[in-house]
Amino acid sequence: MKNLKGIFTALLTPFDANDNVNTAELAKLIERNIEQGVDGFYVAGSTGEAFLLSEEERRLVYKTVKDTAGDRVTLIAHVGTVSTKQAVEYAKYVESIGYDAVSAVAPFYYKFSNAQVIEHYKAIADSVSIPLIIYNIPAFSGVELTLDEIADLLAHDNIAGVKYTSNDYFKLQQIRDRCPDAIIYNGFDELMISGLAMGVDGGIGSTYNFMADKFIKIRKFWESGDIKAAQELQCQANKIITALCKVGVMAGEKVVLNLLGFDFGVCRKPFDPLSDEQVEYLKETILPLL
Ligand code: MN9
Repeated sequence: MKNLKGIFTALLTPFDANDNVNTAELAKLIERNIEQGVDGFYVAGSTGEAFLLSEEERRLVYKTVKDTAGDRVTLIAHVGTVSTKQAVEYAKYVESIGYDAVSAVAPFYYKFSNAQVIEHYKAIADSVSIPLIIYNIPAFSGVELTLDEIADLLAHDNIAGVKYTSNDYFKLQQIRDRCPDAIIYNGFDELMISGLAMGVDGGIGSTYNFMADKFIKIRKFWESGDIKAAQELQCQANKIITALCKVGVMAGEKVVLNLLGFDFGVCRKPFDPLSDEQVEYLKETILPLL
């Protein structure tokens, strides 16, 4: 099994002028991230606009990333959907094309019980032989599993870890303590060193699309005991993230990539494209910090 620890870019999905997935630009970004030294990619997650893609497009994204990255890095496919059946189909598909792991957000919208959410996760985990990473993001999914429920899921033979996107770092530390073998990923980039302090094994982040180098260094500084250097770099990254939060994170990230010479287009409706003033603001605030 490939190493699941480390720094994983939650890939954005580029769209061309006709609103189709731009596979050439996606391949270009993958190469840049591999050159920067990422350990892998998290494919078609929130950042990849998974819920705004058709089934065919999602499969195209999975395939493009695998065809481009090959075996050079570890690949985690986000297969989450509201339907267990559909999530299982995606999981089987990505396993068949050589992915190393799957991940899924909790089924949302219908306010399923936690017992139903747990059944959903176990069904995905049982359907494939590659490991499952739980995607814990209560603010977006509306699902808050308890510590006991998360620990119970992590005890499943084929559930390897959790992508932890929440501000509750006490709970993260409790998961770490209860499940020493689980792979835990930090989910909010702006809190990477908080996660490291509580024992994460790496991070999965959207801002890594254009600044993976900073997060690779933050982790290295932290692990080598240079806390001051890690804090300084986190502080610098957070100035960038503060600017992104002002305009909308994913739309802003696409603008930054476009300013760096990519052609990522804009986010899909109902997201709005940024105004000229917002683009100018990002250009002045972020580019000097990269
Ligand atoms: O993949 C991302 N989470 C979401 C993780 O988009 C919900 C993060 O990287 C955030 O975009 C980032 C900014 O808040 O931390």
